[in-house]
Amino acid sequence: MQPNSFLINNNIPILYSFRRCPFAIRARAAIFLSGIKVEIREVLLNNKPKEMIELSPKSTVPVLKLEDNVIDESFDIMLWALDKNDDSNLLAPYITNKELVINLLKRFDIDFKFHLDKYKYSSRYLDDQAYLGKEKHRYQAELHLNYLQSHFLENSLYLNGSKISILDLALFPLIRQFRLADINYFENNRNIKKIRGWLEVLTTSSLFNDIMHKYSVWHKGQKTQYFFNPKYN
Ligand SMILES: N[C@@H](CCC(=O)N[C@@H](CS)C(=O)NCC(=O)O)C(=O)O
Repeated sequence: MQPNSFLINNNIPILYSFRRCPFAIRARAAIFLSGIKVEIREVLLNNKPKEMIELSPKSTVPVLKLEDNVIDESFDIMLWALDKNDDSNLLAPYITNKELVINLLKRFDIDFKFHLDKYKYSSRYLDDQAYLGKEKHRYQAELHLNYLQSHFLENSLYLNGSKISILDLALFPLIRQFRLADINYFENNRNIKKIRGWLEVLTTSSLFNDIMHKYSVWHKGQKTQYFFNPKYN
């Protein structure tokens, strides 16, 4: 299978990405595993290129520019890539139980992220009327981790059983952020032992290494940088 064979005019897709962004990480993971080759444009969130904003005025990363379309939601980029090629059957839980996957995604992208931001970047919210304090937001975020652990990781290595799936790839970057907010707290937290083990497996994998490669920040006219999986290209 040649993953880029879907191209009509051989215009390689362009991915606007930010290395540390959890949403960009999940998109890169799916693109990498699909084997699709893209041009990667690393952006700075405080100085986004106008080319990206023109494509997607909401101006969040990741943004994927295709020959005839623009996809600017990370999970949609994952679905797009895996729909083209899914050798590892990563879509399995989405195919068998789409509702579960979507609900879990919403839980983490919306609710967990809401509390995560207030925990991780607490100083930004001190003047916010609804701000509960760092510990309370951490506690609220942790409730979601407890849920994930007891419903999905009790007896299995990955969220959908013994094999990695789109669920793991979509969620782990957000939980990695929770860890980074206070590594000591996370690593010494006995209540989320299985989450810790699961995150460690993912963040010490060769896949993680491949998708966290550092690219120089894109500016118009610079030499094109590509993001691809050598196994396919
Ligand atoms: N729902 C979007 C969320 C993407 C998102 O919020 N990305 C952040 C970076 S992690 C962003 O670009 N924020 C805009 C900014 O900081 O200006 C997705 O899943 O793609």
